[in-house]
Amino acid sequence: TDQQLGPGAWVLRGYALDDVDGLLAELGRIRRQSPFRHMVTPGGYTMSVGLTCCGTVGWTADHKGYRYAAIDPETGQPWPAMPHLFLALAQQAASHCGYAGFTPDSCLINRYVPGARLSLHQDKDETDFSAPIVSVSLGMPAMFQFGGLKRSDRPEKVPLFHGDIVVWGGPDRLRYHGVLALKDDPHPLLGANRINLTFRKTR
Ligand code: MD3
Ligand code: FE
Repeated sequence: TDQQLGPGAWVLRGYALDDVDGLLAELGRIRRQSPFRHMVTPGGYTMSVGLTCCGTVGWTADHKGYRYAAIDPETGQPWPAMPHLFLALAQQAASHCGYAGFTPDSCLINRYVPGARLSLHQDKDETDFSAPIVSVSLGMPAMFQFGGLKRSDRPEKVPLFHGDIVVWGGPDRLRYHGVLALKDDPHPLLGANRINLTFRKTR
C-alpha cells in the first residue's frame, strides 16, 4: 500500500496507527512543557498553524528570520527531549523507505484547526539536505500539495489521513510543498484538530 510520490518520496498509509495512543500520550507531556504557539514570520504574518517542538533543537521564527535553536523562546528553557517512541517510529519509517541510519535531532509539531493552512515553501533551514524528512499525520485529514523544485511548478494534491507517514529525501528533499486550508471534518479521537509531526536532521 506504499504510494510513491517521487524518486525519493513515499506515503506509508496507516503506518503510525498502532502507535497513536503512545504518540498522543507523549504529545500531552510535550505541550505541557512547551505549549503550542502561533509564530510571527519575518514578514510580519502570524502563522495559522500552531507549533511546538521536541528534540535537541526546535524551529523558531521571528522578525529576524527562521532558525533552529536549543532554547524555546516562549519558556526560556530547552525544548522537551524527543521521546523514544517518536525516534523509533521515525527511524523505522525511514529505513522502510531505504534511508537507513536516520538520526533526527528535531521534531516540529504542527497543529491545524479548520481553516489553518501552510503556504507553498521549501524546507531549507537545515544544514544537512542529505537526510530525509519523516512526517506523521494525526487527526483530521488534510490536502497536501507536493510541488517541484521551482515555486512555479504546479503541485500535485495528495490527501493525508490519520496514521499516514510520509518520507521525503534524496532528489525530493527540496521540493516545494504546502497544506491547503483544512476543512471542518472532526476526527473521532482528535476532534477538529490535525497534528503533524515532522522529523528532521538539522545539522
Ligand atoms: C515535502 N509541514 O512543517 S509534512 C513543515 O503537514 C511542513 O504540517 C507540513 O511542511 C504539515 O515544514 C507538511 C512535511 C514535509 C516536510 C518536508 C518536505 C513535506 C515535504 C520536503 C520536501 C517535500
Ligand atoms: Fe515544510
